[in-house]
Amino acid sequence: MKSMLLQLLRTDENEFVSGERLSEKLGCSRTAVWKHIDALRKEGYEVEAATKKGYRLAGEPDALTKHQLQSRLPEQTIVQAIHHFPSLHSTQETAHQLASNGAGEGTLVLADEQTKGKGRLGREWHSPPKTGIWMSMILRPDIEVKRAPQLTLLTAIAVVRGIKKSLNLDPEIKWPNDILFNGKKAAGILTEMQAEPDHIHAIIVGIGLNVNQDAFPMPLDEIATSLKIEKGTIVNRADVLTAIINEWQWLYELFLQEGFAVIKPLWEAHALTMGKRIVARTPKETVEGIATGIDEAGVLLLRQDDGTLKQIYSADIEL
Ligand code: BT5
Repeated sequence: MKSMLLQLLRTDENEFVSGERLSEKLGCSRTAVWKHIDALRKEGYEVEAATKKGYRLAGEPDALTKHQLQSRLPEQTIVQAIHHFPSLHSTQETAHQLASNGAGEGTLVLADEQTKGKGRLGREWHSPPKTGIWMSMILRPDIEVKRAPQLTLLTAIAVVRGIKKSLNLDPEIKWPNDILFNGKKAAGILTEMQAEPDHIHAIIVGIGLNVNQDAFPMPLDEIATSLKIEKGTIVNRADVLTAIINEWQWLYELFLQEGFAVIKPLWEAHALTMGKRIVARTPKETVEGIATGIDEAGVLLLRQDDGTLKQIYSADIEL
């Protein structure tokens, strides 16, 4: 109901919408409309009311609530269910629990704050309250287990393109899971699986995107940035997230229909690492060479100094 009300108020360039129209469209009494408006105001929406004119949406809070998102997403969307929490240990953890309990593809978990946000290999992900997009999406693609890492690359494209569309900023992708502005990290992606050796039950794709931070605690201050720092203005999280999800949707559909080969050039268009000399650290070894590209599977190809081509499946990359 709140989501529909927001959609109606946003139409016509946020002009006044009569109480009568709202009650007709929502199928409820004008008193009920007033109550819903009042509830929105309590959440921080600025709704002006004028006799004979009706209601006008004059301002919206920076919130990632269910109705804030639902009211922005198109009718046909990959998002089938939204779970929003003020605070969680980790959206990944909650999404894993939901997936184990049967939550379907397109289940989105969001938190305003994470107290145990995680990166790869048990690292921490700094997730302070209401400044970022901390989210996990449950996917259930019918693909081979070994193709799961391709979803990290696909998600990176969606994040970069969503940022470009909503803010006209141009971040770059550092293989495999970092989104950077001038070498500083604005977002990281974490792809985890619930699978048997030959069958994927669920893939949980986590995105941590710094949005409105002005600064970062040490030692992140040297390596992290936010959209606000890059853009120079406060950024509406719901706008950015909607843009990312819309990009994700068509990329994911294309991926399921055509495979990774059609996604690869889109990834390459935003990739920072290609053609550069890099150091790749894996838990087992450190290798150095020129990153020549990714193969059809999304694996990074590294030309070592002795001319041999090395395949890197997962690593930390230093430029
Ligand atoms: C990642 O790991 O970059 C994946 C991060 C995924 C976080 C999301 S938030 C929603 C979902 N729920 C979770 O619990 N996690 C996911 P990795 O490549 O391992 O990078 C981790 C490293 O990035 C840390 O060791 C820090 O150096 C750095 N880092 C931590 N917090 C950061 C932040 N907010 N911004 C930039 N860098 C950060």
